[in-house]
Amino acid sequence: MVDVILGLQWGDEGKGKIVDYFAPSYDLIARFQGGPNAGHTLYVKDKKIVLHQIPSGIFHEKTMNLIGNGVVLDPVTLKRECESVAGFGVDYRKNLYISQRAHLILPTHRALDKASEMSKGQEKIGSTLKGIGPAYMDKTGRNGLRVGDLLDKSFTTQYIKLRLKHQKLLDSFNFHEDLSEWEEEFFEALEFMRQFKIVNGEYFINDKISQGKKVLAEGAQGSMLDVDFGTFPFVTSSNTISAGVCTGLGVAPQQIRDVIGVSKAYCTRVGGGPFPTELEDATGEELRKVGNEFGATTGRPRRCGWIDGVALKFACMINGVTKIVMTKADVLDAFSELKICTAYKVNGETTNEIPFQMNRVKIEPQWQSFAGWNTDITAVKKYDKLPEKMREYVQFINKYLGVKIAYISNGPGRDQLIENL
Ligand code: 2SA
Ligand code: MG
Repeated sequence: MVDVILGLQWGDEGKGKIVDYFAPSYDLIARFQGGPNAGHTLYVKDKKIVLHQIPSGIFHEKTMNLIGNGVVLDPVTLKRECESVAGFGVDYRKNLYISQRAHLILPTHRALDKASEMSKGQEKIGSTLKGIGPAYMDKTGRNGLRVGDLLDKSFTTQYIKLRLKHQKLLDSFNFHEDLSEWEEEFFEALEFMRQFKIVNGEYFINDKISQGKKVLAEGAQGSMLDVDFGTFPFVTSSNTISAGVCTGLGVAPQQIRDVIGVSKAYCTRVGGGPFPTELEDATGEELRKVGNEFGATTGRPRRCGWIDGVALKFACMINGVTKIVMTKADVLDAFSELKICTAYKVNGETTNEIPFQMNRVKIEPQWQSFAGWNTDITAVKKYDKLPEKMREYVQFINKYLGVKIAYISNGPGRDQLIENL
């Protein structure tokens, strides 16, 4: 049995906290896509830590963690992260497993990411510059190196071959940066990686499933950043949706039980690309300030706006969402009026569908307004004790989406999660 937690918006929905909350009920937490572009923020003993490569179950002593084949792995980031979790007394060697089929991010992938973004000028994707796109390109282009290759004698030869290929590409971009420091760190990190349990991820996970173990697949980024169904080309390079769990871990669709979709009580996006409900005014600024909306990986200010119902409904459909978690609901305490976009007007016509090329058409959100509750909800423990106006807001979304908001997060703490099952 596999449950999935994934983002329904453009990432940063607060998945890290939610995975951490549910982790004790699972035996294995598995990342199935993305790489160090993810930034999952957790609070351990009141101290903040941001995980990029390691699954969010690492702080639970009894939970196994798997980096699946669908992930692109940056050894340097992994090493740094291991060192930082070790600072919390975690023995990462014990509970961390890595699929031998996961692709490696090389220093030249990072350089290529940068070169590609620079070449795009105004139209850049706003990538995290972690080498994600180029690493996935080498996977689908059948050139990439995988974690399992590390154990092969020919690794260095293969590495040099690929590096040369990349160098030619970098030359064509007219990109010249000294990579020797990165490379040195990279090789150190590869040595470091040898201490891990490098496994046949697909057998590993299916064995666990047949032993009756409970698996939680941890999504990164969000559904609207999915390479197939997101706001292409302003997307990431992996399948962030529930289907990605099957390809990114090697589990069959029948094994998937709950798909828990995480959405903020409002909406944010980092990087370029369409964002119909974005507020480029004082309200947007206020959301950023109150919600502390800055990228966990890059520190970039996030674009802010109201909930986009059209996009959320689309994400529920594509993912087969069975339960919703609404995060950062307390951020809305400060607002006297709230809005939800319930339809788009595209070229004068009202629609409930996501247009093919969102960036080439003018989208006017159709709003439904709600009175704010203007009450501090951070100490509330029971759904019934939430202000009535907030419950109205929640119930409207439940009805609009046809999927229930089963949990509401009202603060960063582990104990700030209200059930409404
Ligand atoms: P990439 O680096 O190739 O995956 O970038 C492509 C697009 O995907 C977006 N993207 C993200 N959006 C939100 N959160 C992400 N993770 C970090 C976080 C981001 C950060 O959790 O805060 O710290 O800035 C994430 N990762 C990728 C990216 O902005 C591009 O639009
Ligand atoms: Mg994030």
